[in-house]
Amino acid sequence: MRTRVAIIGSGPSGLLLGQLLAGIGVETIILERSSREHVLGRVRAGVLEQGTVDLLGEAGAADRLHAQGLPHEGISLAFGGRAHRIDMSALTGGKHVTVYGQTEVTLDLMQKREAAGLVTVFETSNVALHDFDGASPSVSYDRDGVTHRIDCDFIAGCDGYHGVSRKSVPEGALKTFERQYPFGWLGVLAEVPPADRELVYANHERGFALCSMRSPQRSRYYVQVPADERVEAWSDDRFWDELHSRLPPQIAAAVTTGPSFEKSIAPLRSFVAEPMRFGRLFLVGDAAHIVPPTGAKGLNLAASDVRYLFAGLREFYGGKSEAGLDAYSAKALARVWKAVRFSWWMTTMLHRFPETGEFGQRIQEAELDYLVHSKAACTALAENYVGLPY
Ligand code: RFL
Ligand code: PHB
Repeated sequence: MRTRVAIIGSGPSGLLLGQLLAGIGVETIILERSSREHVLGRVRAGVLEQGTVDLLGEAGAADRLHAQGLPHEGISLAFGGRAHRIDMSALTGGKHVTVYGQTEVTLDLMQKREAAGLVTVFETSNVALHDFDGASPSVSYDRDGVTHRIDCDFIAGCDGYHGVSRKSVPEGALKTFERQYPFGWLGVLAEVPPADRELVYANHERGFALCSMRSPQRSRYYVQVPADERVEAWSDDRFWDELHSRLPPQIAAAVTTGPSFEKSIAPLRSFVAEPMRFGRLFLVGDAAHIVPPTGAKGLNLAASDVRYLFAGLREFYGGKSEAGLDAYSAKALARVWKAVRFSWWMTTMLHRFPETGEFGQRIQEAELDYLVHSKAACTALAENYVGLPY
């Protein structure tokens, strides 16, 4: 088989890149390790920057997003028994974010791809990347006991943190930066109306909590738990009690409880691999970087990588030049590091760190108190949250 761009991974970055390239007539094949159902069943991000929404529109996959996505013009920070709203829109000249589940983004992109008759091979194993340091790269994989090979012009490694693409880069060619946090997020989805009309990020001495949503009828809540916590230790009752105890009384009183239909724990880490290009292999999204979810940046960074890579490939296939491809890694990393910094800062300010004790808690409260009363500090938060310019 032959294609222009072999894409590893059918998460949001692989699907979005595939859809944008289809729009300019560049053929792709996507190889995915999991089944279609598994990919669509993963519950993850919920907050889209305007630039991400625009790019999904450019890919022709934003009709349902425009109809069902919830525009949010502010968030609240809760601490010391009170919630403080930050009017992000007023502070950024009218910008907002859109609340729309990653599961829905993935479904919209997958349906577009299928309607166009484009190839995605699910349930592949032993995906291997070959000769990407030369002009004729290829990818091999196994399916149903048969080994297949795809020759291509380029390989896009969109296969997430645990994928094969980054691991295929020769040792020594890659510099990695990593920070593990001593906690994770226990997340719950429930068919109940949200506690507030916007998101509430809460700092509490018992630990961080977040009130989010997927729709006016569906809530997404998170609480900070120790890194080694087991999800089986958390009944719904225990979860709702803990959430209540970490929220200001007014917000806690507005939480509607109900049976959860999804419950999982995600570890928190910051990770960056540099550079993001090796010859004809490009790393995209979580394959190259991970941020803790506190800044709501992971999916948005994946989309901004896709934006830069797509621009480079469009220039290349338009017969113009390789300048955009040559600039990909530096451009993407400049934006990545700003989001890594923002996500680390939000995480540090809002979570309970076992080692910093009561001193750390007081410092956080002082920072939060300064933040919510300083227009300059609120503006800095708002600019980063709604998304920095490309
Ligand atoms: P994905 O989504 O991990 O997709 C990678 C795909 O590659 C496949 N794969 C392979 N395929 C073939 N061969 C192999 N060897 C393969 N290895 C892996 C996988 O099966 C998978 O289908 O990466 P992508 O596309 O780069 O997308 C990144 C986003 O998923 C991620 O950054 C966000 O979910 C992060 N995130 C958030 N981001 C936001 O922008 N806003 C948020 O509000 C937000 N909240 C979150 C989050 C992530 C969370 N978790 C669970 C980590 C909340 C949580 C709880
Ligand atoms: C979510 O709704 O899943 C969500 C929202 C905001 C975050 C992280 C996750 O910062």
